[in-house]
Amino acid sequence: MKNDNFDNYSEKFLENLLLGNRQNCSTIAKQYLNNTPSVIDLYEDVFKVSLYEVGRLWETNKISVATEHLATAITEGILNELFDQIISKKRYNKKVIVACVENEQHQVGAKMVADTFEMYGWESFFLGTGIPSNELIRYIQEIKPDLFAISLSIYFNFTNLIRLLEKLRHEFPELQILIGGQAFSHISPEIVSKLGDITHIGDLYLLKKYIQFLNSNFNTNDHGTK
Ligand code: B12
Repeated sequence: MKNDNFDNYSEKFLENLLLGNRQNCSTIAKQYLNNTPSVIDLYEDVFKVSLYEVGRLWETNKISVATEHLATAITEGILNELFDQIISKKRYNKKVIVACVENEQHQVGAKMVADTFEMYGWESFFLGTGIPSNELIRYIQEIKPDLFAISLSIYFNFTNLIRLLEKLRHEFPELQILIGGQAFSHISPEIVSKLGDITHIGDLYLLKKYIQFLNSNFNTNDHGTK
């Protein structure tokens, strides 16, 4: 890339996503990290910005469903490529399960959330989409996480979130629950505050602060678990 500013990276990334050129996308992501060694910036300023634009182009029929699917698949592939670089050596022996609400098919944001926990020393269990609530409950019983994070992208899945929260409160009254996802831009803060003792976080910068706050109360295991 000739020009090293953020817009240029996201423009180039988007351009190559739309061309379906995974190799270039991967190179752009790595070059970005060489210049700006912040995975959170890469996720927020390049990947998220590009996928939101993909959504806009798709909604306005400027690109096909196939192009949108490929763009998402390429981005998910690159998230997986970067995983080695993101896990922190400093571990806190804390576990988080990250999943999507039932019927939700959007999982990229949730994956970024899981990665952010890994960056700050937590062990994350990313379940993605398509897990029925009863299976989630069984998995929580098995893993016994310190925190459960759930993603909601589509507003029409909000009732599924409410049902899940009711079940979770019944089964695990002490479990710390975190919610996020772009559906909350259509849900008023008053309604969110009525969901009970849960924390809503909008993006990875705020999530980082939240995890750092939690970590400030824990002892680290500097030898690492991985
Ligand atoms: C890719 C995509 C899909 C893919 C998803 C594949 C996959 N593997 O994830 C598929 C094809 C399945 C899909 C389906 C649909 N989609 Co879609 N999709 C998208 C697209 C283009 C990108 C999504 C994405 O990855 N964004 C990037 C991520 C990083 O952003 P994010 O999810 O907001 O996550 C960030 C934050 O919200 C936050 N966050 C997210 N979760 C959590 C959780 C916690 C705990 C925390 C702390 C933070 C957090 O962290 C992330 C980083 O900041 C978006 C466009 C857009 N604006 O996002 C449309 C979009 C979300 N889809 C949309 C629609 C309408 C649909 C469908 C209803 C289409 C249809 N008619 O079938 C279906 C719904 C299916 C369902 N039941 O869920 C609309 C939603 C409109 C709305 N107002 O609700 C959008 C906005 C497109 C548009 N402009 O119209 N989609």
